[in-house]
Amino acid sequence: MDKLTVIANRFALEGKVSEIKPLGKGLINDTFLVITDGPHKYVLQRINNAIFRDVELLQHNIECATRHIRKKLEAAGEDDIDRKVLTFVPCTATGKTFWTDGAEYWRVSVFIPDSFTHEAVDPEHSYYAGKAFGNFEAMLADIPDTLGETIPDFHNMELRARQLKEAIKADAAGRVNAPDVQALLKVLLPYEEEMCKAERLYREGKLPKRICHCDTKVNNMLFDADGNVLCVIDLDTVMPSFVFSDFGDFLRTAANTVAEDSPETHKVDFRMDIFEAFAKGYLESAGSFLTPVEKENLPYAACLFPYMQAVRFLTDYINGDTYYKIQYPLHNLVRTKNQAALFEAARQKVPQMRSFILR
Ligand code: GN1
Ligand code: MG
Repeated sequence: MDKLTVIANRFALEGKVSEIKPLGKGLINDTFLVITDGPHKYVLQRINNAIFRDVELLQHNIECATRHIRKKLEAAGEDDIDRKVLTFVPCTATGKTFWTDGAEYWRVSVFIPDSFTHEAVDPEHSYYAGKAFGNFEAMLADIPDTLGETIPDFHNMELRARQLKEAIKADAAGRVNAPDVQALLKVLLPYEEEMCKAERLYREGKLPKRICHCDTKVNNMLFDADGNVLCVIDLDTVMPSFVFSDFGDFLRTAANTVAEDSPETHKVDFRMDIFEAFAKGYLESAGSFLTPVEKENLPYAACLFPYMQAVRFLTDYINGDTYYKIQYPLHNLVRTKNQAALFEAARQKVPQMRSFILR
């Protein structure tokens, strides 16, 4: 039996494993589809515990969040609940929703059949995505459990800016003086203070933290064959954060005219049709609990996330590509250029975004 099958068999699966193959495009964990002769297929994931250092906490958050969402769906009388929230399978020996040999950490969830992820969406689907993410936050707003930060200060822009400066100082891979890197630093550094606005508002007591998804890339959403949103996946970063996280990160991936790693940076633009559709859906489902400060800063969130992602990709490039999976040596540099271009495009459109939100 190969290694993956041995690991899958440590979980309480129904049926016998017949095949295991790679799944998805995540940059952090390794994900596989497990095919069995039983009623379900499963998703097997090796959790990147260099990044998620506290796997107990990680799975605690995920179990609490999925349990709470399931309850809400039941209370609302929804049908097909197993397709609208993820189900994690316990390890047979420990009863926990992960298995570890002390070095590697693995988990299994039930694969939702006839579901699809998309790398791009049209305005109609953005509207549904907005509703879904707003609804996700609304459902978790009264969760009784305490969730921890699975990556402390994950979307803290002050921390991300500091990490970039530390990377520059250490210059571990000898890349800081490359002309491309210098050019990007010239574009990014002047906006640091402006982009750290959320942390200032938080310190002043004007901005709350709520339970957010914190990785609302387009491809972290499951759609059915008719294009309806089934549920939100990739729950590793469900934790207390600013709502800007969910609003901004979706648009970062969905409103970009090209993929986040496309080298055709001249084609990067921020799509207002996607923004408007997503904002409409989001405000419809999250509008009831958002404060005026949160609402008025949604255009800032749309700029913050390309900016933060550019800073994170560049930091990783300078560090010698230790965080994100790369497919070729300049991948993180290309990603940075792309996100910096998206940041500039979004900034141009802030006045339009503001007037749309006001309407
Ligand atoms: C990572 O795991 P994945 O690929 O969905 C990253 C996000 C970044 C994203 C950029 C834990 O998400 O924060 O926005 O890559 N997740 C983590 O594509 O760092
Ligand atoms: Mg993902």
